[in-house]
Amino acid sequence: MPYSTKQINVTVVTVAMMLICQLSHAQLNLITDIPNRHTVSLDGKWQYIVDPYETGFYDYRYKEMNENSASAYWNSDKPKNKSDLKEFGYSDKYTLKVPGDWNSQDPKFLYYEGTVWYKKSFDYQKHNPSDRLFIYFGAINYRADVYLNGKKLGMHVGGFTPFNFEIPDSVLKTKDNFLVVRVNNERGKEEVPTVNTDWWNYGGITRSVDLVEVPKTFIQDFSIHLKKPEAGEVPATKNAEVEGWVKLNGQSSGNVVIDIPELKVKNTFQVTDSITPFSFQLPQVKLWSPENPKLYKVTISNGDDKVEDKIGFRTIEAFGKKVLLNGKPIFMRGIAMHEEIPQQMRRAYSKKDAAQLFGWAKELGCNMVRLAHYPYEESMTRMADSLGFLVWSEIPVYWTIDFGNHEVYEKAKQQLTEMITRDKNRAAVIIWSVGNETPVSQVRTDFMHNLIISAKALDSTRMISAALEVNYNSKNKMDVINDPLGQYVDLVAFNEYLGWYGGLPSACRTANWSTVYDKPLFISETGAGAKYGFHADSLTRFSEEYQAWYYREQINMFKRMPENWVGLSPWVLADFRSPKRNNPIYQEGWNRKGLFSNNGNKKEAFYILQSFYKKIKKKENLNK
Ligand code: GCB
Repeated sequence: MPYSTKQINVTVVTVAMMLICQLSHAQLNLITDIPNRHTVSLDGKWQYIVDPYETGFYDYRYKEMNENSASAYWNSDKPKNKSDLKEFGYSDKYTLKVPGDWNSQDPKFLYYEGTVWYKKSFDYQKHNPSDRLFIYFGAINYRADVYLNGKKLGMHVGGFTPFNFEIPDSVLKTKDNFLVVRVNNERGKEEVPTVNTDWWNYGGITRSVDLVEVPKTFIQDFSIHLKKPEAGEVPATKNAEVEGWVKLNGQSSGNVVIDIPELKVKNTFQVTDSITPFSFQLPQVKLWSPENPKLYKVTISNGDDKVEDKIGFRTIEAFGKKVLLNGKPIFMRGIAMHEEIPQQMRRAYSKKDAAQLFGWAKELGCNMVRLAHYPYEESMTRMADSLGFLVWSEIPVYWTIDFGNHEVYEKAKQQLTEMITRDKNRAAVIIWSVGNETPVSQVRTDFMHNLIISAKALDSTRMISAALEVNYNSKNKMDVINDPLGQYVDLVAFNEYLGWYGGLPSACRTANWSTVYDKPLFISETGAGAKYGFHADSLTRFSEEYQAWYYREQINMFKRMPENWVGLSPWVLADFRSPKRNNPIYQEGWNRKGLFSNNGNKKEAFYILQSFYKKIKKKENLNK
């Protein structure tokens, strides 16, 4: 059949996208699917040295020390003989738990921003002498310099995404390896995020550390998903089209075999290059959704390597005024959160922590979470897959990043790439967000637009969004979302605080929201602060009554939302630490907009949102 011009264009674009995608992935050496691989954990107690003056890194003229310098903190801390002078040392007197932020582990670290050296000794015997060994860090906030037995393995910046380095055979020892990581969490104008955020700057090796042993040629990464739907299409559950690719690291040869035992599907593809694209059909499939978060075991093998994952199959798209999950419109009953366990004033990092946060969201009646404002630990997105929560995942391009600076752009893009690389196989993740409340200007829009182009090139199957700002008080009582960034996103999302930052909650009675873009509209934030247990009349700021009133007025206002309104993720699940919140009576370093208090108690407003969500769900069930 002859191609129409439209078909040719589509083909050209698709091939170009695939090429860009292959290139972008080729640049990154991140190993994915870590929780399902054979790994040896380096978690536990690490010894540390606090080094605010960077004595372990620079010499007394403040020049970076050379690799062999005996005073460098990455080299042995043992004096050679009794006359040898050593002015540093690692000791069990000073230990920190990994994973974990340092701020919550010792009062002296509460406000600390600077360098801490972490040290761990380990023995390692490879299972197979020809195997390769990598060290994988779930995340370190913010900059990490990693040394093994005095040799630098590499450096990474970005506090919320994973990275790994290969350990050369020439460096690895079977006994008593001396692993040192210099961690620095100083804020910087040219960093992502920048100096100003409304959250705590938790430092440290905040996520797990693993050794990953793999064959000489191994499956580094893979992507598997239902084919992107034609506009508005309901995916077939019989003969559904699956596509993706497998990326090998090493000498690529042989075949890639993809096996989905439950569906009795097994396909073999010949490897032609380091990236092997594939497509095949599933004779039948139960689609993943919040109501039925069905996951299938998928194994992928090549030569001596085999990886396994649990995959949900679903489609997602912004289509006209709606968001379609599996071809049907959905309404997102969301909640925004921080990656924090407030009762312990610390970063969340474990499955148990994820279970607490999702447990709270479930009680509230949510089907969606906004993981603000940075990528969370992998157990969050994996648990969202198995519990059936839709996920908004974001990079910390927050407020006033240095938008005109190319290096800053590269840092943002790297974090975006690492986020998407790690989580692209999670059915739960439906939105990649490129940032939050960035001030309108041409350089800002270009910066964000380029991030969107990068995100689309890495993953064309999901929606891209960003939380935009609004201006209230428009004269005609119509608050219009017209940020020029709106033209590039799939989902127009905005943060709205009418009745907290703008006037009183009664201002909601006359407000009407709309957007100049013919796209689905989402409220990515709305909220008010209240100190749990503080009761007063509803006009009194920080009382539970004020917050409850705010939610009541907001919910009444929602009745007048336009038909392209597809959901909300109010701010915020629980009170969280912020150095910017200094009211000595009500805040004391806490942002109090939580529906749960810092001790995990429900505030009055919790029940108001919960009952709103119940009503929406009931109505949806009636309409089924
Ligand atoms: C916002 C920000 C969020 C803040 C919140 C607040 O718009 O996106 O990070 O914490 O407002 O509480 O003011």
